[in-house]
Amino acid sequence: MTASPPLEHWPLIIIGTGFAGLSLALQRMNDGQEDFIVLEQAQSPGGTWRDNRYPGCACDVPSHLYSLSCAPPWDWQRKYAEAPEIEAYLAHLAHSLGARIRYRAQVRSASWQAREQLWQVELDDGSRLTCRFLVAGVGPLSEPAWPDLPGLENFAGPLLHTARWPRDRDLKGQRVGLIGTGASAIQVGPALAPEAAQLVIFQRTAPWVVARKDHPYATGTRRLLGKLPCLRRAYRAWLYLTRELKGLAFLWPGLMRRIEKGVRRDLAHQVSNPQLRQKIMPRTPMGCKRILLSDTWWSTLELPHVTLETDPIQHIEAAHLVTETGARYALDALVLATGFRYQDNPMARLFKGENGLTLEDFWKAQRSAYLGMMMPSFPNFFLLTGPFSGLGHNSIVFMIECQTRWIQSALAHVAAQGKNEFKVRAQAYATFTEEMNQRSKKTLWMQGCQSWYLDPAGRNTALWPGFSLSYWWRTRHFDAKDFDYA
Ligand code: N01
Repeated sequence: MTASPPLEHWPLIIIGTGFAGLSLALQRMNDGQEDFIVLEQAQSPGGTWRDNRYPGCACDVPSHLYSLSCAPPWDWQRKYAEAPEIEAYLAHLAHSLGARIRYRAQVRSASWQAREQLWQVELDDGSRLTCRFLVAGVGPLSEPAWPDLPGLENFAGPLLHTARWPRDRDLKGQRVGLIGTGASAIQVGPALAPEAAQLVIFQRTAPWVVARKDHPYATGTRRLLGKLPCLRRAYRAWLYLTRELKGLAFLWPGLMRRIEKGVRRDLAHQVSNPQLRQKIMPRTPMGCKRILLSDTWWSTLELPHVTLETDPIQHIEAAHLVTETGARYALDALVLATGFRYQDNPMARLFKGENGLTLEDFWKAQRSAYLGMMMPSFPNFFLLTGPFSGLGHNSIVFMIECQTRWIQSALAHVAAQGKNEFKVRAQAYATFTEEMNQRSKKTLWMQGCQSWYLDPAGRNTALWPGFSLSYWWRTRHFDAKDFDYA
């Protein structure tokens, strides 16, 4: 009889090479701890910035703020970086981790082994690894949401989801339909319009759009930012604080209403066609969904070969899209900018905590995580950018860095106690969830919009209901009394 090979064991396994996974890996390297491996399902790093490659894809947070403070500086080319530059930045960071990243290592399941006090991680190729601590940086917006539209499967032309755009797909000279008017749509629409023969945009809800004021950095500015770390830090702090101040409007609806008036005025000035103006004037309170940034959305909608259709879609045929009032649009290609499966992200099925309980089952009553990271029944397991740790008004990278620092102090505390296992107490988790629920009720996100922030019961489970600074304050220390140890 041949003995089965010993399982490969690591003190820490990190899953994912997006901003979250790389942030923790680099933070740990900087702290002189090289006891981990990073598993990446694809053959290159980058997470969402590798997968979202639709034309026009860019970041709506300024680059100098949308980068890791624990990593070497990057010579950003413009105020709002485009996706390829962000992907190159992440690839550069990943390169510095060398063989610590294992590519084409797709996690099939990860289950807690109570007796051994270990996580067992199984990969798609059948190999298995174990680790004491497991961190999932798998991204909350990773799984595309396909709309449930009658006949969608009958469409004969290319069906392209923004989150799974094929390389080098050219829609030149084609009649293109675009479903959705969210953050992805307002980027892909203006990028497709110049090359499409016709572009029909199907809008269900008119979004709030404000000017982005994007521009390339002058060579002199880049040189100065590269040479003067204090200037770079001051610039980053200024970008951070101006965004943080915008958070005031989310807490004081009176302030948001004043901003609303300004946007309505801009819209009336910039859009000359009164019928179009009527269609794009938002009817939901500003801020109850993500406020979108664009310098080109409204002007794209005014182009003669672009149509904004607001009639609901009735069904889709092989070469047509038909609306409820009977309008038939002949289309060669259909672009779905319909977002992500946040509330029912299938990744929750991968993780099995105590007694084989999956995260999906654990979240049946409500998606939540203590400080956006930990759940009872899931010892030694951390989620990055988990429930209640998203942001609507500032950089998610700031939240990620708060989380990675907190994880580092948690791991240091457990090691100092000489323990193998720790988990958040059910009471601490319940108190945190209740606090989030109460604070969310006062936010704009729960004032009548449908969005991926809300669960089927209409509760915010995605965003941190406060200033990001208050999240930093809460995560600056590890609160040992909220945990059980073994
Ligand atoms: O997705 P969304 P997204 N029939 O869910 C419409 C991040 N992000 O990919 O508004 C017709 O916001 C839907 O209509 P409605 C960012 O966090 C960041 O645009 O629900 N329409 C909506 O218009 C963002 O919040 C960047 O009525 C249907 C659209 O599709 C998140 O990703 C860039 C439909 C979906 O909008 C998601 O943004 C891009 C149907 N059946 C994205 N189903 C940055 O710059 C859906 N829609 C950092």
